[in-house]
Amino acid sequence: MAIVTPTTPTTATAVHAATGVLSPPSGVTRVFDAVELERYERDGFAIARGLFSAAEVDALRAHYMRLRTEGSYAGDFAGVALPAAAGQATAGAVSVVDPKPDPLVKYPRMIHMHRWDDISLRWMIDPRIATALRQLCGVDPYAVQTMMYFKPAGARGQAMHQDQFYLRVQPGTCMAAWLALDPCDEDNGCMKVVPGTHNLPILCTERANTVESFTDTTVPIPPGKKLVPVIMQPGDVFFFNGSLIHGSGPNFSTDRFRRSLIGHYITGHAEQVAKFYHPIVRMDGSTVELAVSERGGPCGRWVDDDGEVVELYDPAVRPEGPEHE
Ligand SMILES: O=C(O)CCC(=O)C(=O)O
Repeated sequence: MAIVTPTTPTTATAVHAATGVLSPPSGVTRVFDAVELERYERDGFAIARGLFSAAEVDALRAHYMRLRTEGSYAGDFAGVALPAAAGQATAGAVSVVDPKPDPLVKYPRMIHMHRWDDISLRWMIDPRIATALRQLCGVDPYAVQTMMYFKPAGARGQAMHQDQFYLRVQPGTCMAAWLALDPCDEDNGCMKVVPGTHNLPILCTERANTVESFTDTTVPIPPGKKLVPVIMQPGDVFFFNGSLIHGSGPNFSTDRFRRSLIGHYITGHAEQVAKFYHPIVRMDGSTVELAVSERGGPCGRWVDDDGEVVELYDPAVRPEGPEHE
């Protein structure tokens, strides 16, 4: 399969070259009402139900399935190796479980498609997403990343994490827009979040359980906090703060994908973001120069209501400052 190296710079011209997959209504001035905005302040996330139409979702799903079957692309990620006992026979082993092919090998996650695919670029800066983000963070956002998760039946999920661990946006934090392209529930590995954790600093990571997660780092759920599933229908967009602890479990179903298209954004008053996220795109498709953030500060400490440190972790994993997982 050909590796397509992203070389096309993101420009307003490229935006106009995209085909008619998306049809944003003109003059979108509001996505969220006051209740949803309050919920975002309190919990760190908000859901825009049916923000994209069924026809748009069908076209996007078909587009990415076609891209996926046509080739490989720079940045494709099938995940860290499955532990041997969970998925593969090990050479020389006396007794092993039946080898199980990892479904993500056939359907690896795509990244930064907006750098070479007009439809992805156009989706990333869609006016509906721009309006929603402006309502949530109060200023115009900049766009820095796209990702496409296929998550076929049997695929691993992604251990709990904070996006800001990877993006290192300063000042402020990042935000995500997560579009469901399939019905998402606990059976096929919907998103899960820990409401109210968006005000925490970057927490230090621990090793994840790679039988269940295709990434190998995680953060523990803070004491007293609860993990909640985010049940979504195709066309719904889940917006969340980049410091919110979130992730997803495996796709336990036998025959259902859980496809999602994701954009990552930073607020317009940010001055720097990690190198992996440059070039940075304004919501009109033009690019903007920002500084590159250093690897990041010290790991966060959790404190209880009295200010006592609850737990402190060693920075053990990826000390070099990783790309987003
Ligand atoms: O879609 C998933 O399962 C995880 C996505 C995620 O964690 C992210 O976009 O940061």
